Amino acid sequence: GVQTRSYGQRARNAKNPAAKTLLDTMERKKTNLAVSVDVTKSEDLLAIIDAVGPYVCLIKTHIDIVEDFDSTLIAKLQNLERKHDFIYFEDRKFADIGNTVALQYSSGVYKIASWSHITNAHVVPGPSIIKGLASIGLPLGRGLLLLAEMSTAGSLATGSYTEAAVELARQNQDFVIGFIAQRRMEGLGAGPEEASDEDFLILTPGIGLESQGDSMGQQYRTPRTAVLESGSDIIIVGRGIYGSDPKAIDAISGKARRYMEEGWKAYVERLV
Ligand code: S5P
Repeated sequence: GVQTRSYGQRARNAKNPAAKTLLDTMERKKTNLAVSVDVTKSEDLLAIIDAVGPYVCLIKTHIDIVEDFDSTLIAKLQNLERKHDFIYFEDRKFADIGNTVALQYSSGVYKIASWSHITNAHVVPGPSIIKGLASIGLPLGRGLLLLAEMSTAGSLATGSYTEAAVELARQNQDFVIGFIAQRRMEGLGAGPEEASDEDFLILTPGIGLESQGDSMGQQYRTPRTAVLESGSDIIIVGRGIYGSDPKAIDAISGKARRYMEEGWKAYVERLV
């Protein structure tokens, strides 16, 4: 079940514009690293993104943890996107009825759909959550990831819940571009020998080279385990890169480069 087509080949077949841009960027920059920048000051957010920008295909944000947010921050984020050639994933984890998530996605202070190419949703509410988000995101060329599994100890997203997430994605392939999961789930089209048209991206958080986890249930695996053994397409790394000191910009660049190299090496090994 491990995906064996190249990111470039998959970009050519991608129909959703956000998925296509992401896969093209991965092939062009030779990186399957996404950095999750979970800091509370916009100054730190911008400095870290600037430092890791050369090494990533994707920057994952939690925009609602920024204490000094104002609308000028979005323009600054977009300047960094142009400077470094990556796209944004606001990790909003929507979980409400269709009408509410459409408002949360389009409106309020953050206007997520206006700047974030990708966002994600829990599937607890069923198909209506995808319908609600698609009403905003599809006309803008955005893409959605479904949370099929989680990295945390004792996660309830397993078994038939995970299978139901896959089924919902299959029914909405114009907008759902993939999953947050720990592995490429069984039966998802994986290689040239499988004549299936479908192609879902697997994005995997809970990645760390130095630590096994934190005190609040997070569990870490290595880039190699995720990409080579479990068929993940994109590794999501947060504190493994900026955790020891969010102000140590040189160290942060160095760590991002290291995770990029580990992730890419595992991908290249998977291709052959
Ligand atoms: O199952 C999940 C799903 C997500 S999106 N586990 C996760 O850890 N995440 C997110 O990935 C989480 O919200 C955080 O932003 C990031 C992991 O951060 P780290 O510092 O533990 O690498």
